[in-house]
Amino acid sequence: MQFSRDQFLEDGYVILRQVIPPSQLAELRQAYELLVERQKEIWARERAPDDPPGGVWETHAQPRLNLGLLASQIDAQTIGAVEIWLHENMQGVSSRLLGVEDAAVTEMMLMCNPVRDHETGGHRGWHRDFYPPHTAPLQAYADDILENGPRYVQWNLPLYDDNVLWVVPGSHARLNTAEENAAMDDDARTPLPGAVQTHLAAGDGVVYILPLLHWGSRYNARMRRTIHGGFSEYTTHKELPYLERLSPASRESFHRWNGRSAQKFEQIEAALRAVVDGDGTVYRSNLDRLHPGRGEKGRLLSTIFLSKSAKRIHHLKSPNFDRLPQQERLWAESIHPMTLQWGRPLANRFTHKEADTLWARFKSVDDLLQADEDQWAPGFQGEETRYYFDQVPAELSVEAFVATF
Ligand SMILES: O=C(O)CCC(=O)C(=O)O
Ligand SMILES: [Fe+2]
Repeated sequence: MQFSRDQFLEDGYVILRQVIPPSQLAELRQAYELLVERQKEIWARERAPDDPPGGVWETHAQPRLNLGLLASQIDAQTIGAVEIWLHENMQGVSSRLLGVEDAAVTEMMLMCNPVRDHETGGHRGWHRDFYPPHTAPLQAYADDILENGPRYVQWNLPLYDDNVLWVVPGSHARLNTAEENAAMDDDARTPLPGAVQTHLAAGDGVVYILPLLHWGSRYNARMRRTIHGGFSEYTTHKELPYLERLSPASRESFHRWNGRSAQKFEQIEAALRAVVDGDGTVYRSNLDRLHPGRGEKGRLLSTIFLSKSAKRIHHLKSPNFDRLPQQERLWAESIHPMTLQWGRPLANRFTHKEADTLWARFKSVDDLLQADEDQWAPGFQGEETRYYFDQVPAELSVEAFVATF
């Protein structure tokens, strides 16, 4: 695969031709179609009382398979659906784009067309795949990407010709422009200024850096089977009942990634423990072990992520947990390694007293991330809150944080 990593870092996306070797396309379509059939049976069985007979398959604008949830359906006939993720053109290319030795698969999915046209022009308008109050302000992501490159890359790899996805080149590393905000406020379901439609033939791929501004422009009944998911150094342990069906090299990769997942978990705990202990030097060196080679902007983004961890650990330890808003409870429980969130397994590593100290220390970071008034910006996945969507306050730095210990 030929591409320029520099161009990818500048544009925030790259289009690659014939990622799926043409000789393998027919077989891969068959493997995924079998999984679609099996998923359709599950959706029909699990439909809600008011749903049509097919359940999600008939109601959803973008019915989506998740191979993690379908692991028990992966057999000799469908193992190819997993193997493609390990192909040099996908896994090897992802490692090169990330600038790491061995990128791991995060989630393996398939996006399908709806059974009938969704005339709204896509179930959602232009967006960036995250919500700053849940993770970090956009500027913190952009700064880290510009300084160190992306932590995660996402793929669309269509099995049939697909021109649904639009992107705004360069938007992964900057805030929305005033023009973009006005356009999204006006109608988030029309092309933004400077936007580019991707034109992918079956087997071509597009790889993009979140938080790129993007748009699934139309969800209509035209055949769509597009492999979707990503790669990162940060991933969860995967249960792989189909392990012995994989090629030895692929099996080895999943073993390695599961091992690394456990290691990252330990490193996150160690970073948080250094904060409990009030040791800024150990905190910094633990961050460096967590993401070797990343600079000060990287350490700051991780510190923001860890402030969310600290808050959620504090929540999970609270006797009033059940009375917290549902959103807070869901966030506290959820596991999202890319933003250093490990839910209950991580909270269980700390005593109540340690969790209190941890949150007391990180609260200064959390306070700085909030304004006196509600904040909001178009293109994100959620409501307004006090947390900044865009800016990182100038007073917030790793140095200032460790100085409060
Ligand atoms: O349909 C697509 O290609 C984009 C989907 C998307 O952006 C999303 O589901 O978040
Ligand atoms: Fe998206």
